[in-house]
Amino acid sequence: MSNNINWEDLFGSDDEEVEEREILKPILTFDAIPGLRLIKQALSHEEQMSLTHALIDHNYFSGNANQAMIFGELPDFINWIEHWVIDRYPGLYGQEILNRKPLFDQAILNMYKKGEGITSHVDLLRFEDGILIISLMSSCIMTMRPARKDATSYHAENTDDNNKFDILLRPGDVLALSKEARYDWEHGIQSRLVDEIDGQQIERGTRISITLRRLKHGEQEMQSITTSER
Ligand SMILES: O=C(O)CCC(=O)C(=O)O
Repeated sequence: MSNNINWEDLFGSDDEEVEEREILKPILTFDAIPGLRLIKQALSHEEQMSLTHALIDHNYFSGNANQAMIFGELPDFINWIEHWVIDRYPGLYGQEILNRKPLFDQAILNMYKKGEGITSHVDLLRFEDGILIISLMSSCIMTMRPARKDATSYHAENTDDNNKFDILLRPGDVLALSKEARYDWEHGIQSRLVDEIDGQQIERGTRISITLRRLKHGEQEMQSITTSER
């Protein structure tokens, strides 16, 4: 029996992992939505796995909980992302956001079972400008729609399909929302089992996302960690 298995072809090599980390990916922008910046495959496989394992090890999604919020100093397994943004991808935000310390002091961890989504919304105004969304484990389409007047927080679904933009988020992608993209556009994920984009059908699986934000000065912090059903 031949023993010519090429393990590096199957699993990749350490060298590839180093290369993967060292190459900076381009920051994609969308003319129609100023402030929306997307880095495809921004996180290496190793980084995605270590985030996913840490979330599972911390039991954030135990019982029926599919959402957890962390306020204040973020745990180390998340905190490195702040330096990663500043050192590697400062182009994600304007200087006024990059200069603040800490960059983020609140995290929302969401777990979506296959086919689940999140209502179209604008993040609450008690959070500063400059949001970062990290996608893990599965793809989904995030739909951006012009904000309704009362769109802060989780209102009824926005079904206005005029002027909507679908953004494909794959595992390892990082999406930054600031300025118009943060205040004048809603973001949401429709519940469906299969997404379709550019003639391509992409089946959903279980997806985890990490959303990082900064609470406005003077806003009351909630308990340091809460878990709930979305
Ligand atoms: O899961 C995502 O990608 C987005 C999450 C989000 O918008 C939220 O939790 O407010």
